[in-house]
Amino acid sequence: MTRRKKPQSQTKSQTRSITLARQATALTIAGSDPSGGAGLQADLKAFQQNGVYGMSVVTLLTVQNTFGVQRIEVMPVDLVVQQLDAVLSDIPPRAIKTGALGNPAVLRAVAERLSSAKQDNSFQGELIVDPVLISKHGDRLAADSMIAAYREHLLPLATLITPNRFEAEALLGQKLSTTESFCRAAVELLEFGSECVLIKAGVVDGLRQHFLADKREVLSMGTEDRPGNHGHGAGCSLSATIAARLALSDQAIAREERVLNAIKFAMTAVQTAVTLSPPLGRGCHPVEHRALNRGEIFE
Ligand code: PXL
Repeated sequence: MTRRKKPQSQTKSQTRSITLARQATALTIAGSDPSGGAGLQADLKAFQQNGVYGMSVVTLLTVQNTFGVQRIEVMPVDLVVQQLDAVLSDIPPRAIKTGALGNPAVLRAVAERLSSAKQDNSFQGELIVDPVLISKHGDRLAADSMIAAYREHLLPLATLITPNRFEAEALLGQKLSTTESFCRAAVELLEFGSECVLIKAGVVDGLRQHFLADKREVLSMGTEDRPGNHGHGAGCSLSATIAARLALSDQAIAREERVLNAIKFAMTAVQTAVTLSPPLGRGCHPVEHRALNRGEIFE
């Protein structure tokens, strides 16, 4: 006969964390990467890996693999809005992330729907906007007309925006190079109306750097650079992991603190995921999404 261990009674805090996790839902409004490294596929993996129920509204299809993007087809605006309505009217997300939106008409429609969902309280969670314009390798993922559309319609609704170096330059209309210029840029980007800005700057002054600005301060956060042909999907995975951690976060804690904790967790998780990039594909290897729960908790 095998002896079973007597189940331990749950403590109050265990009960609380289980309750929070069961309600933890996140939605990505993004484009598809059929090779599974970036886009909504990366986002859903990041949500799942962090124990968050993931949902996705598809905005566009790319044809791509680890060598790059070959074709982009944007969904009709009404199809995007219908998907969004179907989700928002049924399963309220605790966090929403936007990725590639394709064109200004889709962006405006998404912004309008999110704005009204905020007003009628059908969406009370956090909005993370990854203002996808240009990949970190310099591939164009949207036309120039998207720059003004982001500034006008979507950035003002966001808790956090996460541009990469090229996107920060495009949104501000200026070249960035030094640590000081990125710190200033992060503060200037706040003027478009989001509560926080995180610039994924890549290597600046010899260190892989992220710059975070909120109403209180600017922080530069450096991690060791890991050169090599890997890291496909790192940007999408970062903002999706932040969304997942915000979906899990306790609303009793101040928002700035929750955002900072989510960012620190996601940065360490993505660094691990890049280090462990599996040798898949003959181009830029994807990050190891299965490590996206391996962030550090600083709470
Ligand atoms: O990293 C930005 C990005 C977003 N969405 C899709 C992508 C990429 C980069 O390749 O393919 C679908």
